[in-house]
Amino acid sequence: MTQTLPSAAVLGARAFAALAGLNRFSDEPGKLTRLYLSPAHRQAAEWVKGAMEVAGLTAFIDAAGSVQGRREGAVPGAAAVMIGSHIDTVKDGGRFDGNLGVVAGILAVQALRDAGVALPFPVEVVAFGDEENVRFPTHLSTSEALAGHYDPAWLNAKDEDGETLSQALRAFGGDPDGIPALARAPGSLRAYLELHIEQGPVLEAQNEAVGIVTAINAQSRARLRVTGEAGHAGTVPMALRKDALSAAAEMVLALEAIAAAHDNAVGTVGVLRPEPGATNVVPGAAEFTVDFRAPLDETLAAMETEIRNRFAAIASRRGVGLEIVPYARAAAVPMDPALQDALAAGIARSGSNLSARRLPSGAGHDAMAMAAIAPAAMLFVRNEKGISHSPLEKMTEADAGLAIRVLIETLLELAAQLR
Ligand code: HGY
Ligand code: MN
Ligand code: MN
Repeated sequence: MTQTLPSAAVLGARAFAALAGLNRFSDEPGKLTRLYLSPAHRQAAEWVKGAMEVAGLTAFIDAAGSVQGRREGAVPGAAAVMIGSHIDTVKDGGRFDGNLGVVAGILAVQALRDAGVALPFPVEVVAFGDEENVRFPTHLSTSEALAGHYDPAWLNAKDEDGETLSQALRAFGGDPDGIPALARAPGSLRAYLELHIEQGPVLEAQNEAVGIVTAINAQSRARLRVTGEAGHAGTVPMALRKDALSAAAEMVLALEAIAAAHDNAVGTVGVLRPEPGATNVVPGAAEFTVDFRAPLDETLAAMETEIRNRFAAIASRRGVGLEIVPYARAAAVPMDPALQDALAAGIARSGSNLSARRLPSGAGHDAMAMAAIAPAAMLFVRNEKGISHSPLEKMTEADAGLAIRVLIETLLELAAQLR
């Protein structure tokens, strides 16, 4: 007998209680910093595994450090519907980015189990571990592992302390040699769904609680090193300097101008480290990162050419060296139209007076990787002022509950399509 499904209010309360538990695990007291393969990531992964098991999923922590859970369906051998997101965070990040989507998947499975609903397909929930790519110069490595596109070179990538990903993975309890076997067989997934805060202002401005993602913007990242000449801050005449930090600063402003010149494009320098970093020493070197994005691949390519040309001209005029090491490049990824429509049907079935507004994603997500092996779609949830990658990241319990109810109804819609 099918009991009733929990209300959005109950689902929201459960989500916030679960997030309070999950977000106890941080590498920085007083902040939420949970980098890939850190001690806090291990604790969070174990917490998620336990939460999955309580919800009726069979769960394990995989070779790459993600947590995979699965609940079998009524039809043997049917392709699974996967619900995923990530539990790694940026430094001093928000409580909801990634974490909400994992908790939502667990709560959706739990609600259907408790209501006695047997879906005709297995449902999997995955908590990916390396979506932010903050610790190592990788790109969505743990979801790319499932997609079968893991770059073995990532294993030798080093963090700022010089530890390789491979060393950190073994210390975490993972298994670098076991990563290739994580690749999913083509056709083994019927759909990939991800619920995620919007991390932008559109839904709030439109007074919408949820939205359906149409596409995820193209993005590119690189590490750069400018090499000049260190010198005495008091004696080297300005005209004779090869100040690496001043050159890097000019490049930072050049990136800003290039991004501003292209519609809906963005460009960011989030890390800038002068060397040796002493008040009275002209910086002999400077390392920094660039992150730039655009809705269209061709726009990103044009930006990349402009960046290289402008940076080279600055380096030449200032007589400094410049090394650019790209480490992440992702083409724009359209979301599956039929799965977008299933989310719209899930919104309609949820009985709420929500509209199925559609919008692009400026932020990257694991859905970019998973779209290579399954139809992928994302449900965005409003978050206050769109603030994210910040401890000020906020959302309401009510919106979280509405979104999880939509996710449940979308699973029921997919099941109805099979009848
Ligand atoms: O940077 C991003 O777009 C994502 O939040 N990792
Ligand atoms: Mn995220
Ligand atoms: Mn993020």
